[in-house]
Amino acid sequence: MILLISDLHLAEERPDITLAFLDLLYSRAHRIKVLYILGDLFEVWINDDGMTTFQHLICAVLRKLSNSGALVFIMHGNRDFLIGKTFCKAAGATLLQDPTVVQFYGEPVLLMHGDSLCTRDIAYMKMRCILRNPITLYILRHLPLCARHKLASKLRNASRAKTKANNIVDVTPEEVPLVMQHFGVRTMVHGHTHRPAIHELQIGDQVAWRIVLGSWDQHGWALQVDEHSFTLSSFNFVRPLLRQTSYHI
Ligand code: LP5
Repeated sequence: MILLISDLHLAEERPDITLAFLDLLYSRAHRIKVLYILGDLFEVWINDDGMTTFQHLICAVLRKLSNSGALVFIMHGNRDFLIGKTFCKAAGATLLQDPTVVQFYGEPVLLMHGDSLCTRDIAYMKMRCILRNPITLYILRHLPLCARHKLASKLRNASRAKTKANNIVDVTPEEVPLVMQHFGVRTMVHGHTHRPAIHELQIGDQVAWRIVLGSWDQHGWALQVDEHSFTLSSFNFVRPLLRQTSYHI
């Protein structure tokens, strides 16, 4: 089974999401052949040398999956673009470039995080351009840990405080066919916009599909690919069983 997920935004403060993620992996572990994580696995990532105990735990979980024979691929998202080789090596995962074309049962499929398709979000695109510049990346990676924590939380707060129109924070419709034609695909999968759906498009004389993964906030989301279909499903979070008392009479 090929499984694709994105936008889990894993953080210690949301044990419900972590439990749902563990449940997804363990309940399907023996069937998962390839797992693609299309960005924002973590709420924030301030470089591999700043890993918390919680992030080490997630790393160990992925390592367990990859040790069992599954292939694990991770793509950067806008919150965890500082994930590097050290984390990937420890997790037994391969870092995927954004965008990447993969073959699913002979069908070329374009995988992206999705933020680069939101070209009407000018302020974000400018910030993205600054943050992903190799010189900025070098500087960010070499800042003291406390400065990185401060900067990351400033960026998160600034982002939370912004209210943007719906059409600005979604993909630019005209951008989608251009990118798909450029890569010669009729299927694209991405996350980021938090608008899970399977969109059927017409590109020239061809039918095409844009599959959007969901963000794990109220539900978990996963796309399962098999030989004949793409199935996007959502599932409830596992309720942590804090205490169970039984009375035997
Ligand atoms: O994440 P989400 O979905 O809520 O919103 C995104 C865009 N926001 C972001 C910021 C992230 O939420 C937080 C980033 C965490 C940082 C991780 C580590 C960074 C390094 C720290 C130190 C090592 O990506 C949001 C989009 C939205 O998606 C929809 O597409 O709109 O974009 C914004 O809100 C950005 C504002 O519009 C512009 C803010 C200007 C700030 C300028 C800062 C310049 C940075 C220079 C730093 C050297």
